[in-house]
Amino acid sequence: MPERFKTIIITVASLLFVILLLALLYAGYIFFIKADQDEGSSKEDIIPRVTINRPSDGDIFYLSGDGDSFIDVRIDIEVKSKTDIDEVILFIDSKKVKIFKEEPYEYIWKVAKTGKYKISAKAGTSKGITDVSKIVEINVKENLNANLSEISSPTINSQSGKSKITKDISVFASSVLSAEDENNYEPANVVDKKDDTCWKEGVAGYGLGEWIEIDFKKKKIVKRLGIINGDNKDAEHFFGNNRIKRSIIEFSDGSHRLINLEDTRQMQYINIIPKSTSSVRLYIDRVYKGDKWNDTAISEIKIYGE
Ligand SMILES: [Ca+2]
Repeated sequence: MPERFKTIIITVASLLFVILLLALLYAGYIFFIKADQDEGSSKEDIIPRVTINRPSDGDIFYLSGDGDSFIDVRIDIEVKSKTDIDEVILFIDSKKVKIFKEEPYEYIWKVAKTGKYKISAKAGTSKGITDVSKIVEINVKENLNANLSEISSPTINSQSGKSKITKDISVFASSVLSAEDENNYEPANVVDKKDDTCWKEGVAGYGLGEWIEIDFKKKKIVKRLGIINGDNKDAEHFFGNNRIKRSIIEFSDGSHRLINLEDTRQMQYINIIPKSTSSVRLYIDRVYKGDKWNDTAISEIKIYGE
């Protein structure tokens, strides 16, 4: 009898123990689920937000091309967070480039090789919660001028103080404005490497349809034009005379391209689809009107290619 009683007690105690254990597990399960749900509701507040503000996706950079060829690319990272930021990591093509422990998250990146690069950043808070930015892809290209020779650059003899363009390059124009005082508007002024001398058309009106042609005799591959628009003697002459707004380019095989020019006194460069030609002719097609005179001018033309 006492033996049987003992067995009953052990069985009941075991059952109670199992029930207690199950109850504890259940309580723990409820507790963790609830805790997790609580955390879930405030997750938006504690996740940092990291963005690359600069450069922009798709930006193109050109290597400088003078001597050591490189470009400085400035990278700006912005992090928004309600909790303290522990660190921000900058990645370029998945490689850690810089670890920031404090603001500003700015980095000057020296790039020496052409190619496409993927920039991204990761921010982590003091609580160990992280966010990764969207990838910004940039394209670093060769400086076009650096690799191209200047086809239109003539040999200039400067004997007895007077410059004379030799026969390797010829410059023609459909018309020329007569010289006034000490100024002349000869076509060769566009290749004399002087920013303040120019060619001016010599017909009445805006000179639409008038042209200037640079002939380099041998066939070359033309890839780029450099142009100083207008009469760049000074601001008064620049804005006083017409500048070219749109030009039709004609090559030696008679084919054409249309180019738009900026209304600026700076040298402007226009890339053209590589073209085999022995001459480049620019027609005046549209102009920015001058506020004093009705003559259209162009100060320099550079032709780059191989
Ligand atoms: Ca000139």
